[in-house]
Amino acid sequence: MLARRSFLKLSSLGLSAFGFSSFRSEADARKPIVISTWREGIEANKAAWAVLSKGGRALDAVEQGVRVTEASQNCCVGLGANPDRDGYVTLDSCIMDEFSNCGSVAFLERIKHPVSVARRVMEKTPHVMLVGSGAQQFAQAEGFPLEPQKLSVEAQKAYDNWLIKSEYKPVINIENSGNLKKQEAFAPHKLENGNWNHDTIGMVALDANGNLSGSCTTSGMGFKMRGRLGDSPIIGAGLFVDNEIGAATATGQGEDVIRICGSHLVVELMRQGNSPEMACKKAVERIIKIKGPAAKDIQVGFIAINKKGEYGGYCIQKGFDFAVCYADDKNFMVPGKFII
Ligand code: SD4
Repeated sequence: MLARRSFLKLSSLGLSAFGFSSFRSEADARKPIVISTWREGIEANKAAWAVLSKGGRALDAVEQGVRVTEASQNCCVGLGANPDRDGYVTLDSCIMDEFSNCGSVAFLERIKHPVSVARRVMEKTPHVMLVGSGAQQFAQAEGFPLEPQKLSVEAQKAYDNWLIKSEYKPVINIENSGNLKKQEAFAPHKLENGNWNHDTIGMVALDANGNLSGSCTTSGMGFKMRGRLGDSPIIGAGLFVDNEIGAATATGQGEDVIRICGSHLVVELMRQGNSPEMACKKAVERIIKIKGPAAKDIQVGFIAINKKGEYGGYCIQKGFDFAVCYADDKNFMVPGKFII
């Protein structure tokens, strides 16, 4: 039995008499923490970590984090990304905080930082979603400049390439087909033909105060039908946060994420006692059950964290990875486990 004097000594150090063999629990060791989809997540996590490591709010972290990806011309997210089939880049984004406040913009054109406009919708309007020209008008009224309507060099090339066949066959995110370029470490995913193969970053974070937030931002499926929206700007589909339980975000074929209210489902599965990884797996299994054999033609990946700072991810098929950061020197890729 622990002597009373030793117990008092441990207590005075703020340490539990029962936990003295490891002074910090695993869960504590992972708070704060930020995770985000795909290799672009590494750079995005750095910006988020700059906020979290100073004791900042998860909401600020997830906004600052994905802004890095939105601003990158060398990426598949933001104004540098692939256009719709009519040649226009249209952006979708949402954000959600620890109080279940949320904001979203969709079908937004010529604005560099949709996630920040989504945050303004959340904080400055009584609404959750603004779309199209109304969202753009609101953004301008809030001081966001209207950027030139011009495709990036990369996107123009990809669009010209697509126009040759103009085949409307929206398939995204399947990266195990062997046609992926040899990657430099943490370089964005690119196909041999130069096209981006995905177009989204989703990020969820737990801050030092134990509060959760998330963001998701995308140019959507490349060469999509004009006006098409995926899951990414839809609260409950592309992103969901419940500060009592956890947070989740999605990437991949948005239509199939929407069908199961994917991110909300992942959080509810965590509420039922599943780990983040198991919750993501069960959500993926539900999509596979609905799709049947056609599941092999699509990709969907979920990532999630819970209130303790445990994290996980799962996807339909090989090729999805996500970035995890919980210390200055701990920002690394985790391959998503897959089912097919
Ligand atoms: C969409 N979920 O628009 C997005 C696409 C995506 O990586 O995640 N691409 O359906």
